[in-house]
Amino acid sequence: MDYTKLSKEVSYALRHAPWEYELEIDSEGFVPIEQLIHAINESGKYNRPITINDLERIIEISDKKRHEIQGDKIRALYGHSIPMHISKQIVTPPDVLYHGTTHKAIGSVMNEGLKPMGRQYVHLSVDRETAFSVGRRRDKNPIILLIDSKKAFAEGIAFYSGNDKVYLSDGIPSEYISF
Ligand code: HQG
Repeated sequence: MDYTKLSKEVSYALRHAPWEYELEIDSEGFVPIEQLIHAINESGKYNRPITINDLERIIEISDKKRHEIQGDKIRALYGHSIPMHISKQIVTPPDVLYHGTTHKAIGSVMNEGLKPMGRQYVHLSVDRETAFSVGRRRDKNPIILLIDSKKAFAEGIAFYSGNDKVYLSDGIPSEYISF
């Protein structure tokens, strides 16, 4: 079983295209595991039918906590781009958060702040290393931004939980960003 391929497909289905898999997604992003398994197995893309054990396995072996199973449902913890709003729990952020961005984007980010762009939320990292690896997807020498999340939160900017390394936000005005 190619778990990397399966993990990417699960992310695609849950974050970007639940309708392609005929999934009923709720306001927190959960879908019935049975529906997901059924849709993936219909495509016959893997060397055998996938089971719930395979979904548990991709969560267990992944370098990032991208998906979560609760009861008979599964969801992506972050990354959504679907039109339906996925609600996240508001949390108090750590005092400082980080975001890895590109040389190309930095001018616009410092002008207009961090925006969700193609996703529902801005994604922020708890440490520089994580921000670096996020930024490196788009720039081999990414710029690491510091977010004064303590001040932003105190002044009314909401933060939401993603996973242990990722916080989410609706947008970060440039006054809270430095690098
Ligand atoms: C940039 C992956 C211009 C922003 C990662 C980023 C993450 C702006 C890009 C998660 C901007 C959006 C999300 C502005 C932000 N003007 N550019 N005002 N504001 N940007 O992929 O944070 O492996 O949507 O800097 O690890 O890179 O898939 O967001 O470069 O956790 O699980 O616009 O996806 O996780 O890019 O990545 P993305 P991201 P997975």
